[in-house]
Amino acid sequence: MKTALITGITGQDGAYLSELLLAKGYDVHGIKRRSSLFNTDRIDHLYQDPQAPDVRFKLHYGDLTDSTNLIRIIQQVQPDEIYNLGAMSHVQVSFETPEYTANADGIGTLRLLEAIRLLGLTNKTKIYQASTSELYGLVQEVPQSESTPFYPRSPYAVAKLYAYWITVNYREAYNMYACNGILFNHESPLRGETFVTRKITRGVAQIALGMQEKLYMGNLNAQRDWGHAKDYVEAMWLILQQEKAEDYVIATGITTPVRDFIRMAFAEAGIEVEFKGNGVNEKGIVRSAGPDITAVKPGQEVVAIDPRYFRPTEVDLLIGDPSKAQTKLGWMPKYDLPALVREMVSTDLELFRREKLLKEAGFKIFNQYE
Ligand code: NDP
Ligand code: GDR
Repeated sequence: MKTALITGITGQDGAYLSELLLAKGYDVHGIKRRSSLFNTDRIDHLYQDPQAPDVRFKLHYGDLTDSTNLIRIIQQVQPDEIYNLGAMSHVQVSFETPEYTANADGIGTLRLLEAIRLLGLTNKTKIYQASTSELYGLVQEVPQSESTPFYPRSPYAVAKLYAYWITVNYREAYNMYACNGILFNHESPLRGETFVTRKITRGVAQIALGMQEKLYMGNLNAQRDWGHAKDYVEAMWLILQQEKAEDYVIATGITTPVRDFIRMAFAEAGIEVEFKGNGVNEKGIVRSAGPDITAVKPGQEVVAIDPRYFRPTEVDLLIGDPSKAQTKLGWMPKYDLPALVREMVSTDLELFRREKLLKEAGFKIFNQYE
């Protein structure tokens, strides 16, 4: 039976990948960070009592900024496969924490590769690097494929560029099975709450239930190639099962503006919204602040622009060409965007319905004692 080690196991992809690998019979080890609050919500359902016999899911404390723990854990686990999903993954936050982002996302990858090499595991341990469509940044060509030149547009993307190339370099220099999956945006009900899709589906649910009035957003004209995380972790696994280590673009090939995602999400909750303005100002610059680009449902403005969410440098258009993955890996996504939006909105509606009920019930109970 194979053993896998996942960094970033507490994140969106870490949770789906753990489920997939456990279902395939793997022993799954994960690195989690110490935090003052519990950060294992997404994987709590997979927890196994460490005292039980045949435990197949184990967590280790660690951090990508500390090579000593990475070396110790890899030595102890002797993994057949490492999935490096750990990262400071928020593009906008990377402008606020550029040095930390470089350390965790860039040098963190080097630390893992070097640990494999130092421990003499280059012939045993395969490694998957979570590369990203953010590498393409400023549009050079569309659709973006494995041969499209990179032009990163954020400290996050620049850190991931280092990680991409150091992975290629260790593959070429030491003949390691080290691969990049260049994954385009993928979402799910487990998506972090401040990424645009989840922020929208949470906002839509709260507005539909009368718990919130308005959603404040940034650039609604950005276009993304959105898929479902469940499909994308399948691709990660496939990338490590090939005869030859190679890099792959994983995408749907369809791009959608943020404003259309908003429209679809509201429609899913039974609310039709209409956008006023297209966000292009008199100079033809896409991305404008102010009332130019609000969305209204009859009688209520439900989306407004807050320039705080604009990025110093933006990635305007991403659309991936997944033909290599389709041909060589036989990978095909099962979800399309409408199915993704449906799942995310219905999960958030359920979440906030329960929260509302709790609040109201709590309020009533509290009132009884007044
Ligand atoms: P999340 O932000 O949901 O998860 C990131 C994970 O990394 C969390 O488990 C987090 O821990 C962990 N982490 C953060 N910093 C460190 C650190 N210093 N040391 C160890 N672990 C750390 O990201 P996703 O699951 O969405 O993405 C997984 C990977 O794929 C990331 O590397 C991301 O950059 C990349 N990627 C994601 C895409 C997407 O659309 N989702 C597309 C392309 C690439 P904690 O829970 O404690 O915060
Ligand atoms: P991205 O995802 O930057 O593509 O990185 P995000 O969902 O944060 O932004 C997508 C686009 O939406 C625009 N946008 C907003 N974004 C956020 N977060 N909040 C807003 O209010 C808002 N309004 C508009 C953004 O400007 C952007 O253009 C994600 C991350 O998962 C990375 O780790 C991963 O590498 C890439 O996807 C592929």
